[in-house]
Amino acid sequence: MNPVPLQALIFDIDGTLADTERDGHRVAFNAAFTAAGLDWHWDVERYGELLAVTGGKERIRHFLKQSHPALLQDAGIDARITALHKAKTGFYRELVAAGGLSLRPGVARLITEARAAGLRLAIATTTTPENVEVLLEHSLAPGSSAWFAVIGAGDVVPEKKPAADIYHWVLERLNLPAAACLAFEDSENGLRAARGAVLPTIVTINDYTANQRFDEALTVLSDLGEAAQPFRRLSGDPGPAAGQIDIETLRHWHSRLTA
Ligand code: XBP
Ligand code: MG
Repeated sequence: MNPVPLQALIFDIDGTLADTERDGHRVAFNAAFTAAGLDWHWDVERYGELLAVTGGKERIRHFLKQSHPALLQDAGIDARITALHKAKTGFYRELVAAGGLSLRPGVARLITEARAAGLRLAIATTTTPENVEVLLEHSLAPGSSAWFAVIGAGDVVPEKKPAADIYHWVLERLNLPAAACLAFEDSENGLRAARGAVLPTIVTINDYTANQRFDEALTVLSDLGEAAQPFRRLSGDPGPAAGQIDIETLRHWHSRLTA
């Protein structure tokens, strides 16, 4: 049994709070390429392959290595990647601010329940901080960024996921041990990062991550579920028979963990 009570929930953003990748980040990358006069285009399938590398700037560099390696020799390539990525962030923010992305099933409900239950909330993501803020403000609730005690995002740590750096960074600022928290992730890279910080982790899959390996997850679910739209359990610790993940379920799972 876990001697430490559950005190905080730590959420990934991309793919976990919302399906941001295919219809958000991908579209914004392509818009930035077009605006820069480039004929690069990442279709849905190619983007799925490129997701192996987390972080937008790192993803552009990875793409160049594969498709335009000579460009990586240019003296100004770092500045060019930075400028492209800045433009991409602008397009992404516009898309999200226009209401282009909704939260996944159960996310707003669980966050609201967690606040009511006195649990602390945090974010651990590789995406750029401005992207976190715009998604929370427009897809969760105005002012909801302030609900999160710690927001760890982007370049605040040297190594992005699957490195555990961002989770260590968040735990340090929460001033909590991993055993007092639960993490929520959608991808193998994200799960590796959370487990690297010894966080018990619930995985909710999406189209891009459904076939990845989640052996170290506490449980793997289709989503967090709503009463009218129950989740499916794919593997791991059995939760409620049907319906939705709630705080009682989380406390139950958490209490059974060995520290
Ligand atoms: C998300 C990412 C992000 C986004 C793009 O990974 O890899 O890089 O695709 O964001 P995770 P930026 O959900 O594991 O945190 O372009 O702002 O870097
Ligand atoms: Mg993710």
